[in-house]
Amino acid sequence: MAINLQKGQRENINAPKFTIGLGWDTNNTSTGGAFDLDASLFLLGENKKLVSDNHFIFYNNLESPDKAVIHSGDNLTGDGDGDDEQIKIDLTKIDSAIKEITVVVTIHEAESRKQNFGQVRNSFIRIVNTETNEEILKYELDEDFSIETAVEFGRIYNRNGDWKFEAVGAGQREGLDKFVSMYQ
Ligand SMILES: [Ca+2]
Ligand SMILES: [Ca+2]
Repeated sequence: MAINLQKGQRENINAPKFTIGLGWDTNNTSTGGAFDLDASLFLLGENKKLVSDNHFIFYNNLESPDKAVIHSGDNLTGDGDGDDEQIKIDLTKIDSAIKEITVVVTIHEAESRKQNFGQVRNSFIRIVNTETNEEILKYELDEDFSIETAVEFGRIYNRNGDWKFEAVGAGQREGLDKFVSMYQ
């Protein structure tokens, strides 16, 4: 059974291989453009900054240098069931310089398209055990972040060799560039 985390709650990630899944429905209204949600990861070192520019995993950089993180690619509309974008993480392969992984969801061109999560039906982000397909936790974005255009979903961090997940759930009316400037 999936756990719906409260903000700030911490969970152990007992699965070394897990998948971040982002899903949403297509825009069926006659107004406005397509909904293009983006899942991105920032792989951070001890100093809470990107280990390098190649450690920002997003639609234009789909693999980390150590191949521990692989993004399925950019979905522009949300067409189809289940996860529309996935990022697979294998903690057994991850570079030891990486101490923290921040997971962010943004709406592409939200400002010019006048969009927010409240308009995007059935939008969610979740963590699934890659090997068993068991859902570890999930956020419903359209209910929890109706007026926002960006959500810091959570951070996966290494504490004394164990990987833990902290649900951050911080919504912002910002774009992806804001996070890039924060972590670069
Ligand atoms: Ca996308
Ligand atoms: Ca979909």
